[in-house]
Amino acid sequence: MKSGTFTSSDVIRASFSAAMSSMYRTEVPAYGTLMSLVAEVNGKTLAASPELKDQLQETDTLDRISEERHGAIRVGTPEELSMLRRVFAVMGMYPVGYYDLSEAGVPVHSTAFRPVDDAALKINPFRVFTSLLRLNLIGDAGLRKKARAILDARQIFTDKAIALVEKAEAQGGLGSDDAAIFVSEILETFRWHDRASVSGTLYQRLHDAHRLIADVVSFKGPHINHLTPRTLDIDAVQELMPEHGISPKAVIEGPPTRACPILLRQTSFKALEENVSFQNSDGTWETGSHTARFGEIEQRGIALTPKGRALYDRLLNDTRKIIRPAADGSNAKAYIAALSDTFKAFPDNWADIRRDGLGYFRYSVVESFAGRVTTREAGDIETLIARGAVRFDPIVYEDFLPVSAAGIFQSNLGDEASQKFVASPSQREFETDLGTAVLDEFAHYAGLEQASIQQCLQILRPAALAS
Ligand code: OOG
Ligand code: NI
Repeated sequence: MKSGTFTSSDVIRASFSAAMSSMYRTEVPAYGTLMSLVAEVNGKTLAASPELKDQLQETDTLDRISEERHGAIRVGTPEELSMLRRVFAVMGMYPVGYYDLSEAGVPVHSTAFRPVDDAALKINPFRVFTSLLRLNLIGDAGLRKKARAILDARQIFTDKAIALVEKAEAQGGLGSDDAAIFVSEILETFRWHDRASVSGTLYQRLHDAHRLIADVVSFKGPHINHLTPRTLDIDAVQELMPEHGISPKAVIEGPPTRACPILLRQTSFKALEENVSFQNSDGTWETGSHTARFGEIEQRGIALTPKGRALYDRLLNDTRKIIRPAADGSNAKAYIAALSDTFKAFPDNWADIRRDGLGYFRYSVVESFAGRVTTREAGDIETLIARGAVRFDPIVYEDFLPVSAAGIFQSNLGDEASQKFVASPSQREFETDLGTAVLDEFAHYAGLEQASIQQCLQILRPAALAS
C-alpha cells in the first residue's frame, strides 16, 4: 500500500478522541453536563473578549478549543505501558514529560501521551495522562506477589487491536477501514467493567494497601477515569457547576485567577460511587462498590520557562506554607486570598512576562505591517517587535502539573489520611518500562519559540535587502 492511501494519524486521533468522549458521556452522564456547560461558558467568554478571540484566531487555535480534552488512565505492568506507547504512536501521540507522584502519596509515575508538533496540536490536541502502578512501593510482599500475578495474567488489548498496531508499524500507517476498526478496538481497552476480576476479600486487601492499587489491579482493563474539556474561564464554570447539579472540589488547583493565564488551572467533581460485583472462589457474585471515575475541567495558559516555573513553584510553596486547602473546603476563601496575594510577585502582562524570560512565546510577522526595515533592524527580533513588524503570542502549556495532579488524585481517594511514600523519582526505570525516552517539555517549548523567531527573521529578510 502506498503511504498516500493511509489515514493520517491526526485523523485517527481526532476520531478516537470523539469516540472516547461519546463513550464516557454514556458511562458518566455528569461529563455530558460539564461539556455543555463548558461550551456555553467558552461561547460567552469569546463574545465578551474580542482580544482573546483575535489572539486565538491569529494563532489559528480557535477551532481546536471545543474539541479539546485530556483523559487519564492507570496501568499495571511495563508490558501494558509499552504496548500503549505503540497504540498511541498510531494516533500521533508521544510521551512528553515525567511525573513522579510517589512524593504526593500516590504509588505511580506517569507521562502524558500527546501530539507534539504545532500542526498536529492544531488539528486535535487530545492527550492521555498515563500512570504506571509501582507495586514495589507496597510493603506487604504477599499482596504484592498476588497483585503482580493478576496483572501478568490479564490482557487489556483485544487481539484485533494488537494485530492492527503491528500492521500499522509494518506498513507505516493504516488505511481507512483499518483505522476505523482500530479506533473501536482500542476503545475496548478503556471501557468500564462493572464486574471485577478479583474476589471481594482480595479487593478489600488491595484497597487497604492503597485505593489506587485496587483500582488498577481489580479490573479487566484500565478504564478511562476522567475526561477533561478545556474552558476559557474556569472560575465561571466552577461557579456554575452547582447550578447544574455538579459539586466541584473546594478549590481550583494551580495558579490563581489572572489577566494573563499561566500553566494550568484545574478543578474536578468527586468520583462516583459505582456498583460493581466481585466473583467469589465458588463462582458466585457478590455486589459492592468502587469509586474511580470523575470529571474535571481545565484552563490552559502560557508555558513557562525553567525560570518562570521555578518562580511558580516557589510562590505555590510559599502559599502552602501559610495555608493548605482543606479537603472539606472550610478554608477555601482564605486559601484563594493567600494564593492571589502571593502571586502578585508574578508579572501579569505579556510584555513583562516576556521581558523577564518567564514564559515561552511564538513570534510572527504582523500581516498588516506596511513599513520597511533596514538590514540592521531585520536581524534583531527585539527591534522588529519595537517597529511593529513582529507580534508575540503566548505558547500554550500542553502538559501537566505534578502538584495539581496529586491534588486531583487525592481529592478522589477519599478523605482518609494520605499515605506517605519515600519520594523516589525514577525516570530511567520508567523509560525502560515504556521502551523509549520521554520528550523534555522545556526543550520542546524552547525549540518552538526559537523556530518562530527564525521564521520571522527569514520572512523579513527580503524586505530588508530591498530597502
Ligand atoms: C490522573 C491525574 C492527573 C491531571 O489532569 O493532572 C491528571 C489520574 O487520576 O489518574 O489527569
Ligand atoms: Ni486530568
